[in-house]
Amino acid sequence: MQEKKPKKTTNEKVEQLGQYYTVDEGKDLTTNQGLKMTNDEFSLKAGERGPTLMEDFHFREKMTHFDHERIPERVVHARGYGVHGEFQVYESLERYTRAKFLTDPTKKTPVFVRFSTVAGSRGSADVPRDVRGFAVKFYTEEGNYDLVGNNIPVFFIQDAIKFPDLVHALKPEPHNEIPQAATAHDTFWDFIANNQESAHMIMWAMSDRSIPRSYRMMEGFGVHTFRLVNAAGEAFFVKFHWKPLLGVHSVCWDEAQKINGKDPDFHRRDLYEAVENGDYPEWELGLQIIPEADEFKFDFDILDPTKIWPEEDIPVQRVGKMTLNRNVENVFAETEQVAFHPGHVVPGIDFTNDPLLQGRLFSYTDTQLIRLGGPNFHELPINRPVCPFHNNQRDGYGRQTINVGRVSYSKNSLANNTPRPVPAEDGGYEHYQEKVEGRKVRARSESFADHFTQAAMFWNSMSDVEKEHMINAFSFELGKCETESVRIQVLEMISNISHELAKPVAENLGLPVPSQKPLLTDKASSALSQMNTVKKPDTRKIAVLAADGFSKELSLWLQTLKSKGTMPEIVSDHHGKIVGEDGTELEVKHTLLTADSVLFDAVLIASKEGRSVTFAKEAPDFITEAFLHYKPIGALAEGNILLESLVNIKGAGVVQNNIDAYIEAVTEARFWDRNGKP
Ligand code: HDD
Repeated sequence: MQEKKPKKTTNEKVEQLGQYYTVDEGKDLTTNQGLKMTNDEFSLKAGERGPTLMEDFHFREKMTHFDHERIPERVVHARGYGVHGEFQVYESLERYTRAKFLTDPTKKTPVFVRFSTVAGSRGSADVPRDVRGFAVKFYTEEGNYDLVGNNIPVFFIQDAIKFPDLVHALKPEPHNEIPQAATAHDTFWDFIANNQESAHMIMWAMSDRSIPRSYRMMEGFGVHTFRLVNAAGEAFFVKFHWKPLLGVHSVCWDEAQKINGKDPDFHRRDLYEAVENGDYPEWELGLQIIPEADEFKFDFDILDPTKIWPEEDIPVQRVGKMTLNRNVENVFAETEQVAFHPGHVVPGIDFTNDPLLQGRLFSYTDTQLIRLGGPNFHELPINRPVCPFHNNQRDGYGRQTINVGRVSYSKNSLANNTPRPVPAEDGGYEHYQEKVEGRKVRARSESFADHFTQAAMFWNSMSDVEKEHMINAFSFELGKCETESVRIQVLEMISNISHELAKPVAENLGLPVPSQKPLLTDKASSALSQMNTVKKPDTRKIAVLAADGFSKELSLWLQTLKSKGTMPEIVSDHHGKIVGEDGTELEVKHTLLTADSVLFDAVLIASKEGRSVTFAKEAPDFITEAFLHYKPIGALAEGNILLESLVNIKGAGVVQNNIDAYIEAVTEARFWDRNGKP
């Protein structure tokens, strides 16, 4: 179990933000000009029942500000949630890079991380089937470095010029703006079938990776191949990974759909509460490194963003740890106004010619100009570097800095030609001098042409349960498409990946099974299956179904469950307190009306009936649904009577009167082989 940490952890960036905090509580009410106002409830009128007067500057100011309160949401990744934290490297990586935050193991670098869904609008739900954004801003002493990644290591397309097409296809359809936050519709699948480079990505997207249990339980990936450059100027190809210490876990699809109704804020609430409780989420930074000399040694092009570097071939070295330890003070000021950009780099980190990355290097600044309203978004508190910044850029909407002096050009003599350029040996950024030659062509390299082998490797790497989930996901999504030709084209496409996948999906859709194609590879990578992930009881949420008169054993169970890091919460038939047989009182967190089994990882039944009929009426459904979602069910004392009355709730993960076995079951989290439905 993690040691609980104090709230409100601070760091260099948080201290900088502190200068901008404003506490309004206990203060006099004024206009924005500082004028104290006698009244904030009534507009100025000509007579008590008369019209409002133009002269009412207070009304006009308040209303105008309100009318302009919203900014455009992000064109993708609109719904997100941000948290502060820190990153520390374990040992100097000077062999590979001269980036200071990666070479000084004593340095804690402040970070701000924003997790997001991609397709949904800002008000959409947290658990659609979707890719999750995983964007990290490191506030380093050499400037901001942004690692703007996803929870899936590959991407849909190979060239950034296709990004607007991809996004048009996946967003709600333009003629009726349906469906919200979902890829289960014709235009998306039409895009997939007609842009077959998406084959590998779509396998990930139809796997359990796209319905995470928690942001805290997802891997992160920089996706592209980047370059690390050391002080001697030697370069290495690198892929970045974030490995969650809690492991990689998902919910099941039926659950995801229900969560979106029961608690659309499921993931943000989970993250916010974990950080408030001191259960700080942690990830290790992983690097896969390929020396320059080995660039062409693989059976895929290492610049192709639809390819992974199998971990068995190129191991992931864990080089440092990121801890998220402080919630924001204000979601708009921090999470909404943060501006990420893959082009924000520091000396020692450089780009490659991945054509998707190259296009991203244009798009991100461009989008902030419209979203944040002008070229000074770097001055917003959340975006400011923690190191000084000086140049001859001036003016623009909302400029905060008051640049003193007459000189705003280079070269100059009036300010001794300052701000002065900094040589590389003194910390100036120098682009890696990669040799480039070629004709100007609109083309894709032949080395990017194999779209299916790694998609097949992904399929081969899945366990039977994961394969079943994927078959169901394809069948669901294609089943929501209205146009038969789209379904048929996708079936044809996935038949290149695996007949074992295409056949049952075709059967579920009532369509002809595509002919069997030759197997592309029998290679598998165990790192791809979530079945091989870390399992811990920490922060697993347990619904404890208990009512007045509960047995004294329950207090002991609760103590042990908490000491193992789980989060037991009492669910009963009334709010307030429940009183046990020995007079012990327990605070009720939810009732059977406000809670639902899909919001918990496990159920513990401690009573058989409550004060009202609600308990006996609602508890069986609660337990049965958790069982159907493969979750652990435990019972103690009278809870056994209720459990035994549900005759089909038995088998793996159903534990009576044994706390150790129950904690093991909670750690296991899901009993997927429990396929015989009650
Ligand atoms: Fe992107 C946002 C991740 C390809 C253009 N992207 C955005 C965010 C993440 C990613 C996590 C949200 C950042 C935040 O929380 O504010 N994007 C990726 C990854 C990609 C990728 C991992 C492929 C490897 N993106 C990509 C391409 C383009 C864009 C090819 C365009 C050429 N992405 C954008 C954007 C966004 C954005 C339009 C919308 C809001 C923003 O930038 O700040 O510029």
